[in-house]
Amino acid sequence: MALSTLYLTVLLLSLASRALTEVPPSGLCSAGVPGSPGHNGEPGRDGRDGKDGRDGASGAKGDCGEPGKAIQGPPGEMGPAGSPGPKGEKGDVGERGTKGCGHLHACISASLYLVDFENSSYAFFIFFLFYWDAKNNYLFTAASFRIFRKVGLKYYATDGMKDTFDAGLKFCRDAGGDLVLPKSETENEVLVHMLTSDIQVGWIRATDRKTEGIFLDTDDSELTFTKWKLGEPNNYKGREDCVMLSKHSEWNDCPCDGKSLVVCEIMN
Ligand SMILES: [Ca+2]
Ligand SMILES: [Ca+2]
Repeated sequence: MALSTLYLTVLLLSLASRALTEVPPSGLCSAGVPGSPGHNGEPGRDGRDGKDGRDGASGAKGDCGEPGKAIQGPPGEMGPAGSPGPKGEKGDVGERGTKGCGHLHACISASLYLVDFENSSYAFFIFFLFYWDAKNNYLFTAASFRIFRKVGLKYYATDGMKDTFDAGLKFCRDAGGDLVLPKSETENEVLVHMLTSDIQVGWIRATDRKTEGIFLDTDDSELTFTKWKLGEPNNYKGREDCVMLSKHSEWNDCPCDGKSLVVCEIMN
């Protein structure tokens, strides 16, 4: 056993010695002492661009901004005209105007009065006073009619015209007065005496056009005096809304489109 072990030890030592003394193959150098480090080379070329990055996550919602200031823009162009609106209600009757120098003979009378004046400018001034007086003096107005009668503080006046109720109303108002309306027995009798054999009925300023059977003045005021004929007013055939005075001093409701004497009352 000792021999075997010894033999094996010798063998191993022999192999180890051989390995350490074995010559490298031809062409190969044995490792020398390391040299000093070389110099740095030139920088290399830029590398390729990287891939686009992915979109980032949404940021937090910002605070509300300051309220904006309104600035009025320039006016727009005018639009097309609209369609006409509905017709309005009829307006109230206006104030009655003062009478002008419409009746010729009133103005002519004033002119003749001035013929003898030598100073024309003075005459013109006087004429102006006459004209102004004619517009404001009810006597002058009454005197411009062919027939006029004084009744208390007013005049009843007529040119003998025969016409409808509405035409008579307009005529008297245009002349500066109104259609006559007796307010006493005396006034009623004066009016009767202005009727003639040719025209035996005359209009009275009263009508029931607004409420059948209720006769009122044309300004809707109540009548303070009436003198109805027995059985009148009867609204005969349903078409009698205006009042006439007959030669017998009595009143009767009659159709407004009939024709009667137009007598005006002129008040101061
Ligand atoms: Ca009637
Ligand atoms: Ca009648």
